[in-house]
Amino acid sequence: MNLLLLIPFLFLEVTYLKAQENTQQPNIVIVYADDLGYNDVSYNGYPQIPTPNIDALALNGVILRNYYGEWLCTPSRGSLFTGKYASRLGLHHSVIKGGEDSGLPLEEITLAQRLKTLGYDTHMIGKWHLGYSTKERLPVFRGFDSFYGYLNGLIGYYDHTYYQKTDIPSKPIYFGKDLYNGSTPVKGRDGEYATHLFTEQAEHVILNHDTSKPLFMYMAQLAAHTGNFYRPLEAPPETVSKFKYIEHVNRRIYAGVLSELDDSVGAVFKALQKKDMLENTVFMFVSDNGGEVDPELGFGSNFPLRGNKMTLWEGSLHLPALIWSPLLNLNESRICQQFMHVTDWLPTLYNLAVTLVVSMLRVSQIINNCYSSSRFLNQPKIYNSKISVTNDQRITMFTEFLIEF
Ligand SMILES: [Ca+2]
Repeated sequence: MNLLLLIPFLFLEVTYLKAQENTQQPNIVIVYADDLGYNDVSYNGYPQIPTPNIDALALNGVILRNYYGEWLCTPSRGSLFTGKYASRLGLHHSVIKGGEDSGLPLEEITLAQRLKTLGYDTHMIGKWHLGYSTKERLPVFRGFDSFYGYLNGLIGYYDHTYYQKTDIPSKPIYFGKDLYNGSTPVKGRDGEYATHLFTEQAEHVILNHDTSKPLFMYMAQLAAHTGNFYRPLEAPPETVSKFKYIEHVNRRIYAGVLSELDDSVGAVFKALQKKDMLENTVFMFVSDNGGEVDPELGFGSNFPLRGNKMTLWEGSLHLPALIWSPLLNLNESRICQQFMHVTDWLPTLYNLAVTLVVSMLRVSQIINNCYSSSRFLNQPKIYNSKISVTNDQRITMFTEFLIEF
């Protein structure tokens, strides 16, 4: 069944929304899925792997139909946090490899830092992938009060390790645990499913939040990215067993990964509800780049869009994205057909946070306009790109953690 057939095909219109004052800054929650393809959410029409929690947010919120990200993880996250094209950050070439002495330029002020200055409590969970060669590059030095997650591009779903082949004869394999609380390695959680760990942490952040202050929570999930190459996708057997009707075993496991991701979204939503924070929350569910469609790796789907992640085709860049918020006061779901890019989040959310009297009209204007970065930021700098890795550039502090276990 194509869910879209059930939805009136309407543009978001400012005039639709009623003005209603809200004297508090809104809580901002971003769930950033990894390598989730356009067709990997069932609200986009393909029912093989149901994503009921994500669909419920989409069908009670605003579906950003023409949302575009970047082609890979690092550039997407750099753009998200700065509102700048990855080419302006020196992050457009590829992803940051293990131990690489590069990252988001420290001169950049991140979205978390900006929200922090506006009085937000800021928490990050999951994947960073914006550099960790010095402590100043870590999330807790880039605007986040807390960080619970991993620093490289992936970890094993159960063993939380990162594995990478290198071109260094003396150290051909870069391997170790990659799970941190702040800058401290997490120990004693081996064998626990990563999506469960991150969900537990999100619940902890929400349920312990001081509601006299607004919350910014950035939850960058491992799903539906692959883990290490020798065990690319993993999900709890009882979850995978729900998808016996899917013939190919790898696609069946992928369904389990997606199902766990969807359950996590539901759990985060429920925690916000339990804490009585929902009414003043703007909740976004967004992918960083398109799906990996190789059956031996990710087995995602970008249909009907062409191409895989790591390409410049639509399948790599045109992504699932939605906004849900009671502040929108929607009586019906809305599909926003306007072009929106990952660089638009920072100015959009900053404008939302800086407006002390938030109204429905204001929120709708923000979404309707999808504020352009160039209208908000100063003339962007151009950074020299440093993506080559040499022995000398192999770093120290966190590399040691990686090989310690
Ligand atoms: Ca990705």
